[in-house]
Amino acid sequence: MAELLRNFIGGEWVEPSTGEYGESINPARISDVVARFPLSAREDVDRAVAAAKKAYDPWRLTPAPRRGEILFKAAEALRGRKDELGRLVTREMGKVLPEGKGDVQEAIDFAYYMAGEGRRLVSEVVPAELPNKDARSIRVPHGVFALITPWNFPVAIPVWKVFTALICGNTAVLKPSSDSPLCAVRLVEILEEAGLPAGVLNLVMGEGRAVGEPLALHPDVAGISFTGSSPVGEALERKAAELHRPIAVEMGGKNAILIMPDADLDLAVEGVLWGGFGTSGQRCTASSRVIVHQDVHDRFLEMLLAAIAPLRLGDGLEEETKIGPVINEPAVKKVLEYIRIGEEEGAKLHTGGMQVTEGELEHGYFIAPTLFSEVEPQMRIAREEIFGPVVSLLRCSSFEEGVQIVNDSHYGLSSAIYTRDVNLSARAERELDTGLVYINASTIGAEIQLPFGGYRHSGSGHPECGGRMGAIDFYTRIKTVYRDFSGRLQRAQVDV
Ligand code: UN1
Repeated sequence: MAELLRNFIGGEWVEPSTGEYGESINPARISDVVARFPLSAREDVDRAVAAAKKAYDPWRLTPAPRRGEILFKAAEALRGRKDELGRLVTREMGKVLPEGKGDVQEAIDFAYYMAGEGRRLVSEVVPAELPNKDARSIRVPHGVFALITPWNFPVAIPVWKVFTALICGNTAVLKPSSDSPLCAVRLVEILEEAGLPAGVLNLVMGEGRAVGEPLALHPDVAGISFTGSSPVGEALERKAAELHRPIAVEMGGKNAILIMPDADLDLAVEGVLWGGFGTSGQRCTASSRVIVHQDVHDRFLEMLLAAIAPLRLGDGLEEETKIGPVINEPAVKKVLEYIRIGEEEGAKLHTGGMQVTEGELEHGYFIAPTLFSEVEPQMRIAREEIFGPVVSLLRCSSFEEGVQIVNDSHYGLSSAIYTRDVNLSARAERELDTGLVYINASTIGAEIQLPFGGYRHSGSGHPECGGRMGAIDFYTRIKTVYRDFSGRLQRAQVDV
């Protein structure tokens, strides 16, 4: 039975002003309508932003450790409900169950991490140059945040954004993807039950144009955090610039794994399968390019094909399934179109290359894991984000050439190298020009306690997640405070 969802505004679950609803569909079984969600409009956005604005002062004045206690309770609830939520992730967006649970685990890890941040939010105290004076920088919140999240990590990414915004003392309006609204509703319910005051977090569901854009550009919004496609993210960045409004965008990737002749090839095969076909290739960190040194190219190709053959497509809730569906019909079309382009460009298709509709698979959006070889760096399939289970093999004849191919990309999120040469690993770490670099591991699987973000068109340079340079910097503003307790005029730089 499809659950009927409501928006959450000022602590109340309310119907959308439009009275209209859309459907969230299980991509493995399209007759399974997971939820009916509000197709909201500007009016709902206005109410949600007003509620968040009203809640801002009391929330910013609540001591951060107290804010952290509420977030800690929510972390506990997420942990207690991991299995249930993991299954929901799989049902609503299709990734296989171990990954559905992994999505929730990432949310749990981050929720605890940010709850603890309530007792840190570290800033600086430095000596003043004049006597009887102190000099500090402190962190202050911005106000109301617009948080726009994707479907591919439907619990983890909302948690990244919501928990960071809130621990810093901001209030927020969350606009989740229309492909995963129920996951967002569960998260908001958990925060409500944890005791979050009314209005601190509001939820408005609906389409990007009707809800996401008016929300991001609302006059009372102080900052925007967006994860999703590059065209939408970049359009928002331009509009935010006109409004002089801080914006963090996390967008596409064309991530590459570089395989050197001395690599442990079995390990590299596992890394390519995990990074290329995990989540059906629908991660912004997915390994869509694999650049193999010519000395091991043919052997690697053979090993990889043998490893792809047994991968079973199916409903992610079934234990034997290794690869789930892609998210929806437009995704099927887009991925198939890229496969067609790849063939037209002259790449060699070894396996996959089609939608699979046999038996039960007829009822979902399944694309066979697809492998191209003889892909050239200039081909579109080597340059554009496909966001599906398609891996392109390219050749290189040296480390330098391999690195050059990895870096020659519009995007710059994640890269990896497989080598057993410790010196080469150090050079790779220095030369790979991406926000995330993995040595002897795939391009996916970032941990939450360090910054997560990409270079070039992958992101705006404001990373998500933890670490000293992580998302806290974006969700707070710095205020520099000088306090002179000398009781007389002291002139900096003059009275030295
Ligand atoms: C994303 O694909 O949008 O590093 C996020 C990873 C995950 C997060 C991916 N922890 O693959």
